[in-house]
Amino acid sequence: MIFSTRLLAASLPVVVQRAVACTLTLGIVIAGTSLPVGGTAEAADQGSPTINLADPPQSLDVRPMPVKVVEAYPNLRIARPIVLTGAGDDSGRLYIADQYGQVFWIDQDDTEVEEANRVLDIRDRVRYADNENEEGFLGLAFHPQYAQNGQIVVYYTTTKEPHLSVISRFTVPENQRGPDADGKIDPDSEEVLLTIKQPFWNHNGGTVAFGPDGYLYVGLGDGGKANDPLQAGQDLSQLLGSILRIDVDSTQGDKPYGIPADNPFVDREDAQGEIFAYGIRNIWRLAFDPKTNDLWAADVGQNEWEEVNLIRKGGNYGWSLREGGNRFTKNGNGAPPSPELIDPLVEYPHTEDWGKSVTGGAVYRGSRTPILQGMYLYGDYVSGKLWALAYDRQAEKVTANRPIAWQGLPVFTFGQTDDGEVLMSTMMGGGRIYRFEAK
Ligand SMILES: [Ca+2]
Ligand SMILES: [Ca+2]
Repeated sequence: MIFSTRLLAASLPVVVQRAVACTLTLGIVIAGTSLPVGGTAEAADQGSPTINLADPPQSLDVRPMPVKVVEAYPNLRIARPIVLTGAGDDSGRLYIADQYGQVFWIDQDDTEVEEANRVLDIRDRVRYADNENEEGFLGLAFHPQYAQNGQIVVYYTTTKEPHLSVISRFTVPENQRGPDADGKIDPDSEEVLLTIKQPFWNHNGGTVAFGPDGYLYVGLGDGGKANDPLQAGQDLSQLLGSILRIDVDSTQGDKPYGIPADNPFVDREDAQGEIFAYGIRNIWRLAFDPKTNDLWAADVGQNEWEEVNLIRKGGNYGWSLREGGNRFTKNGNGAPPSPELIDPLVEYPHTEDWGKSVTGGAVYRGSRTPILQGMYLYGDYVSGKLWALAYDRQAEKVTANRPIAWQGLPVFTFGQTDDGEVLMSTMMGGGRIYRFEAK
């Protein structure tokens, strides 16, 4: 996520000259000629399986999606609505967290709602600043047994010391649980599970999500700045640059959590056992497909490419040897494609037609809009573009990446209700939440 106006300003002078949609015009294919951004962005390296969406194969369905984006709660405004999630408790509540440190819920079906129920306010513990806006309250996840144990996990930047990420558990007291109770989260119940020193204010990742295995997954970034200065991406001795997987239901030694015995690097002396996958630059939103359990993650690129990945246990996602399906050479020679470095399913270039900071979404499993069934919805924070991606799991192939037209506001985050509807938010216009509907 490029929330930084500084970074944006740095990118603005680049004039994008992308004149021809590569595969459509009278059989004229102008591949790789159109991307003079930041040097030599060319199609994915030969041998890379990654689809460059700006130069797609003929077989890829890129027709606009007959879907519109509508405000889900037109009377509701929540400033910087950064997490949208159900609680997995059949309550029909949609929880919304803001980046300042508040958590609210609404009845997901109450489209007329004007005011949300605030159930947690830890703004005094959360550091957020507009000029360092990749910090703040970034993640919220409900324990799989939330209905029984009242536990939630949050990810935020603390006020206690500079650039320190905190992953904590909070608990809803027993008398606040259940469909008729207010669901207040006890602010004094905080148990810090993990802190992560962040050298810089950006690239904090920030998604927390419980997997189908009951473990907590944490999407991190490489620490920040540019060119992976700590070389965190390929260094298994650092937590940064990884997706973590921990067990919040047990403890281990002096850790207030356990490390699952089947984590991929538990037996390596030089590795942190929490790491589930690595080679990550800055995951801005990962999500499990509630039906297939696939783990989808969008990794924000640096100079040229944004990418969408399917995450596998122990996988190395390339950063900072690779950016998208390409060699990354800003701090060395990078690396060619190889079986050891998992290139993304798709990549798109830093052009006006595409965007500059991917916002990962979720796989649609709702009932309101059948045409979206099974598609991964995602977008771009800078360009405001939205897409619906189809993936054939048998063939292990992306078969469609279809644009969804809308007004193009910054795509801040995605979320999902317990019945599988996908929501999306922008921090513009006071903070608004959208859903998807067939045209
Ligand atoms: Ca950071
Ligand atoms: Ca990658």
